[in-house]
Amino acid sequence: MKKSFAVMFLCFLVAGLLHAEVLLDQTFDDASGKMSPGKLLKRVNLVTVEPGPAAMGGTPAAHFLDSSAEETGILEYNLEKAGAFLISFDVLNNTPAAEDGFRLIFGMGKDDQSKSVKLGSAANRAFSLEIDQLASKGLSVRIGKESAFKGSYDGASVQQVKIWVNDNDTAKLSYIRPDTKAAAQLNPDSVVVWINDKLVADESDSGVAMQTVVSVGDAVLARLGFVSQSKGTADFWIDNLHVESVSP
Ligand SMILES: [Ca+2]
Ligand SMILES: [Ca+2]
Ligand SMILES: [Ca+2]
Repeated sequence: MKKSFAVMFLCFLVAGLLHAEVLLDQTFDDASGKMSPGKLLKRVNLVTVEPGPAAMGGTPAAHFLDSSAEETGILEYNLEKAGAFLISFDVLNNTPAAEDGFRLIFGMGKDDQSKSVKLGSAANRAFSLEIDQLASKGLSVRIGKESAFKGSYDGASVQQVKIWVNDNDTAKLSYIRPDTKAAAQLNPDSVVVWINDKLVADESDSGVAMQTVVSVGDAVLARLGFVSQSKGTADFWIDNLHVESVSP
């Protein structure tokens, strides 16, 4: 009797350890209009919640609309430090043929509770996924200012992004490839980006090393979100931003 209780307790403990904890689940469905900073949302500018386009399912979504040559669009959260994360979101280019736009940048940086913009500078980003407004220019993953790899995307359809981040500097992170369901291993202090369940061109399933000056330490990253450029413009829809902690 005692033994079975011990086994049950152990199973419970292991399940608890392996269980992913949801750190952010933002569907934008219970909001409308201007967004306000709160416990997790640290800084927001030029982003409003509106009925989303039909291509995205039509539920409320975040309209990231930076049409200013001076201001920067910002949607920055600070979550718990977790050591390893699975981040997912849907993104749709609202003006894929616009030649004068800049791009939407998703980035992650060090834990930082401040209410000022942090991810607007490449120096503060462990990595970034940068989606050009002119869809034919494609997208790229950058480490600091350096392009790690580039890919193309369909500007007319929703891009479903999944990013695994391994902030641990020595241990690999096991994950399941979204395409083949085979086991894969993300290198220490590295990031891997999947879009529509495919790797971005020229990318390995073991990921690319993050910018060390930002990511050094086993659990230092917690800030994440979207930014644009002060001079440049950007017009995108974002929905279903979901972040969970994952265990190696
Ligand atoms: Ca929604
Ligand atoms: Ca790290
Ligand atoms: Ca701007």
